[in-house]
Amino acid sequence: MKRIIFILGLIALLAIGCSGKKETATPAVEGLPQDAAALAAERGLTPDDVYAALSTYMPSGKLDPYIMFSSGGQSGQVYVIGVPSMRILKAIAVFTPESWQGYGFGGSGDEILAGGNMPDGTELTWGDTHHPNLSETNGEYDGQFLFINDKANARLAVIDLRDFETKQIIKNPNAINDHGGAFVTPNTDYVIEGPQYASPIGWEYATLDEYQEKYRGLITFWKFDRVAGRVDESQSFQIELPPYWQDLCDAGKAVSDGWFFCNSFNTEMATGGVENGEPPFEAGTTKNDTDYLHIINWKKAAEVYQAGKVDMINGMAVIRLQTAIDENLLYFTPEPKSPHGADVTPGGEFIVVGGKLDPHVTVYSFAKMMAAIEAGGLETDVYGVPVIPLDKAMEAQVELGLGPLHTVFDDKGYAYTSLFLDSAVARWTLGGPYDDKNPEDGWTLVQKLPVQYNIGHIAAAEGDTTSPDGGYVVALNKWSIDRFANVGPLLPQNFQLVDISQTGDQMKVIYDMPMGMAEPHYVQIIKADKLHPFEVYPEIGWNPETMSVDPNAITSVEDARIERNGTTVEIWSAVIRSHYTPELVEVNAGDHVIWHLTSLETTRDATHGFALSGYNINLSLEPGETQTIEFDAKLSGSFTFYCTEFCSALHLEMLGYFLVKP
Ligand code: RUQ
Ligand code: CUA
Repeated sequence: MKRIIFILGLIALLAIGCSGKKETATPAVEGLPQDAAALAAERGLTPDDVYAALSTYMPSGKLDPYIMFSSGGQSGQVYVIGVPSMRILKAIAVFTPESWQGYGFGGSGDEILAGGNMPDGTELTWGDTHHPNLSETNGEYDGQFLFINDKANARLAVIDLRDFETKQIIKNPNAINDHGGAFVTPNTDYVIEGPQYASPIGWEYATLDEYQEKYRGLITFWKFDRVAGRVDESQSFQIELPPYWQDLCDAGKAVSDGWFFCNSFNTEMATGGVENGEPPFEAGTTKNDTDYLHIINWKKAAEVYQAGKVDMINGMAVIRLQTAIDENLLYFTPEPKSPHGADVTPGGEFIVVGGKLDPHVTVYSFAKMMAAIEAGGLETDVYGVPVIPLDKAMEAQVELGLGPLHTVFDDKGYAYTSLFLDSAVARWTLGGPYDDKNPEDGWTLVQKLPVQYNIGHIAAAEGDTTSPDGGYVVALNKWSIDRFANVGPLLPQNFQLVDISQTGDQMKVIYDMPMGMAEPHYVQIIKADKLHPFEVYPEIGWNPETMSVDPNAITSVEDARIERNGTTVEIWSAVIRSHYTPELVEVNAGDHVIWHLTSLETTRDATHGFALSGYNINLSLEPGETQTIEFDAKLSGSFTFYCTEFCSALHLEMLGYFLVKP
């Protein structure tokens, strides 16, 4: 009975919280049971606060309806977060070794990381992840794979969502940095890696005086093989672009399927050099009132690639700029002013571009652009690329405020744009086919919600699909300033969860989440029930790299053994609570050691570690997993190996000796 009264009280409070009538807070709080009301009063909570708390609180054992995949910025990783609780569920190791996952410390992660090495073998042990993209089927997230770029080194990673582990890293052979990646086409035929700062193809040396003729932009279409779960480099291609700085891209969908859109900046082709009396980069690259939205027919580009109209450069097929022009693959249209973002509406009819120095977003009509291309007679830019005049491509401009960057969509016909300089989320209505869904008229600003502070990206639940959901938007704020306890001069970012369930000007911030692990750029949010990860690996001896049973797996403790062949010692170890078999391993200094370890566990969450002191080796062996380490026993002495996961009451006793005889 007490419980029912409590719930009724909360419902009354919620109703008032929703209507935003704060002045009537007291009666609602009085409706709460004594202790809850007293707590709310003691903490000075408004009805909106209580509403926020109730809508984000996840009782123990209850699961979030959405899962958010966040880029990990300069950490090089990806973070997995529950929505709306904003609880961090996992860091996925991608470009940076992560010891708690045994990634980069002797196991198969080493090989995956090595896939991203520079061509001369130079190891890259960090990344700058920007845009996670979930695999799609018919324009909907399908929960199978996640892709993410490394801006710092122009690399792409593939994460398999069956075990939330990185499976592949590839170094772009012709680009040295990127930004506009990773973005998938609506059936994940291709994963697009857009460029950023131009350099000669293959980052060959050329002076900046040769910028206009030798430096180039380059967009890469990585062919994704869904069955293999890998990018097939041999079926991938690139398109050479003018040395404008292509920035953010998005794939057309539904009516615009087959096309790709990227904003750009620095069509001025500024090369800096304030030392030599030239304008500094930030002035040189913002001189023009407009840059170019790149409009790319990728389906046709794939045909041109199939027809072999390419040059092979560093093993990669490149469609030359002149070929792209001749084959009608590439068009431009002007975009004001210091443009940023290119976001395609759910039905594919419009492309929304922000302008860092323009208070408007510009909305382009795909149909108008196609009509202008059809009509022909277009002028060209200095490289000969046809340019559609702005008035022939534009549908609307919507004045939102200062510093519009990125736009996402919901199920009610609203768009949401991040306003960096205003520190706000702008909600506005889409005209055109969405008009009938909107209570308000098309192309109008409805609400500007202040956020704390300086929002970069914004993301909506299922937001980049052809059918976004309507409950939540996340504001990815670059600064947090005073929102959290002071942790010294390097502050966390602030993810703010925004409730967008009500129409009109009723958006609310309902959660502040510090992200104290580097600076995330973008996130995607998927319905949790679309994800079907393994609870334990499907069979004993599972190799997560090949996603099949490892030929060196063993299935019982009896099969554990040590074999010597000359100076090579090969070990097959069984790992199960709370024991390594064998637990004594003796070798001679200089021996080559090949050590296979199989977890015989089938119990959910029964993970063991394998840390070999002095040799920089650490594995995480999830139930059923097999890993192989290989090394030369260079250091002689008495070493231990032990379990790094508190797996049982006798976890501290789970160890062995590795004796290396001088
Ligand atoms: S963009 S700094 Cu995603 Cu707005 Cu990278
Ligand atoms: Cu196994 Cu601790």
